[in-house]
Amino acid sequence: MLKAVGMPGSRLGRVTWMLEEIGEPYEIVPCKPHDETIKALNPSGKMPALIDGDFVLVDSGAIVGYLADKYAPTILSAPSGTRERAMIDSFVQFAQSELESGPWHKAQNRFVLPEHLRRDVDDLVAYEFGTACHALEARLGDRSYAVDERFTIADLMLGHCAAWARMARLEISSPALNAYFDSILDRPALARARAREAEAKAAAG
Ligand SMILES: N[C@@H](CCC(=O)N[C@@H](CS)C(=O)NCC(=O)O)C(=O)O
Repeated sequence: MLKAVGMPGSRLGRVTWMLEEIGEPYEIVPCKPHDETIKALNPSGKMPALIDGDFVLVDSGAIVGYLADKYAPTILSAPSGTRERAMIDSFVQFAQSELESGPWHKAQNRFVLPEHLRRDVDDLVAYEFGTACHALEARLGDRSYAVDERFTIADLMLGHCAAWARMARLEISSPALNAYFDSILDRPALARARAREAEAKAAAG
């Protein structure tokens, strides 16, 4: 059975959401960053990781892409070499290199980095996140989904960043962008993933 390793409420959510979208059975292995379980899978001690038999994959965007290619290539992604796939990859990379920068820098400076390295980055974070939202709004235009007028892993990755940003109380000022995120975050698969993570967290104590 597929295993999703990581701390509930983290980027693990991209993996559990994806697993719910594809409907494959899976188990959550809860662990904290840098503990022995995750260090055995990822030398950086960062999570999440996916275990698929004897195959271990780290980095949430790659995991989501792998699961799409393996279990739902034409539903949640598109064949490699097509323009649709290139656009999906572009949005997935945008999510990880631009949209998540704001919430990630905020988290790093609130509770991830060693205390002596933490700084007040609120202005930087607001600027980074605002700029990324502005760019995303322009890229989406009046479409309901990032690519192809259907839900793909591009929307999943963008939506996860938005949920994280909202939790971190970063402002999303555009009504159009908020409407896009609301519709993506309304996916039943996400609600199921959150329930599974809450169960796993409670069981781990
Ligand atoms: N590129 C990685 C980043 C993983 C990452 O930074 N995970 C965070 C939790 S969401 C973590 O383990 N942080 C611990 C640290 O940075 O020391 C991914 O997308 O999976």
